[in-house]
Amino acid sequence: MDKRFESIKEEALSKINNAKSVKALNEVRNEYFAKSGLIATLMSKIRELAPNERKDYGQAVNTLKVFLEEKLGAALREAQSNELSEKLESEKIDLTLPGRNLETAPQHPFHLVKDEICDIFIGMGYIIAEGDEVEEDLFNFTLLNMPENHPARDMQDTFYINEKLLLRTHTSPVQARVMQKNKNQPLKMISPGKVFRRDDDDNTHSHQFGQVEGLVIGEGISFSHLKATLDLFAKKMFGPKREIRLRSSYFPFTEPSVEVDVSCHVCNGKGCSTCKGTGWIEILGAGMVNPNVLTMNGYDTEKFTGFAFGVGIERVAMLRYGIDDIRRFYQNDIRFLKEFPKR
Ligand code: FA5
Repeated sequence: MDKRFESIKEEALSKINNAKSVKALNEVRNEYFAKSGLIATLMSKIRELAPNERKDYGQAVNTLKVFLEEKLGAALREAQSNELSEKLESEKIDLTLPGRNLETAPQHPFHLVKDEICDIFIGMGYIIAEGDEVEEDLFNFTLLNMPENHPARDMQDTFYINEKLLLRTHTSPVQARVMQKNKNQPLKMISPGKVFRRDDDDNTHSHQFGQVEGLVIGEGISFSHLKATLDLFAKKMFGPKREIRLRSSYFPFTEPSVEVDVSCHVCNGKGCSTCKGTGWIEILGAGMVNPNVLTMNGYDTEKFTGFAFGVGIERVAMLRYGIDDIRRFYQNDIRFLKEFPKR
């Protein structure tokens, strides 16, 4: 290296060695290699020299330039690699750490009991049919022997969408739909789902609740089949100790009709606010399918008879789990919901 630049070189090397970061090295590079940096200044001095000195001077500046570029480049590469290693080290993830547990929600008692009711009937050979929550007036009422202006429609006064469509008031329209699809074929089906009524909410009544509809049609089906089925269902659901009673009732789509009550779980039949002093809680309506309904929906009444039932899901869940108020099903109180088993 030309002696003229020895001190510049020494000073530059010491600056490079002392600069420990990429940022500090870039500052050194600017000092020497920027447009108005030291190397450019040395180069510009060439004009002031005599022509015969220029070549030698130019080569010397160039040698200094190449030397410093190499030193700076190497120092920068090393500093970049060190900084990257430090960053990776500080952001290191331990893949062997155990994960955080996600809390799973308990099952809602409505679904627990709906599934349990379905399982009992599936075990007896029933198939599941689906129905829509928005239903035609024709299927909800007319084809179930409740023509327009029939007084029984008032008992289920409900939410209409227009003159022909409504939120179904019970799961019974699925009976008519399934019969129409299977005309004159034996049937054994259940259909769970939500229903809606303009009922005033109290301990045992809600404006929206669940039902499981059941329908059996075949040759020689009698009331004793219905009674035995309901008896078996109640025993499987509530155990042999809880008392059951059949009460004669009226539904336009069944004849004869019954309602089934289970002894109140809160007062054990003595009478309390949950059972409104009667000692009993009604869980389902049932009966032999009215021949008019069979005929309207494509069945030969000379050959076929049938029975049907509609179970209230929340009422069964209340008895099953000792729930005193149906409103708990939709109030979303986490303390209540946590009482039930997880999936
Ligand atoms: C019916 O809905 C008939 N479709 C049942 C039926 C089906 C009868 C097939 C014959 C043949 P009912 O309105 O009684 O019937 O209701 C049936 C069950 O739903 C009741 O026993 C009760 O468990 C439940 N339920 C009725 N109204 C309410 C209400 N507002 N809130 C909660 N549960 C109710």
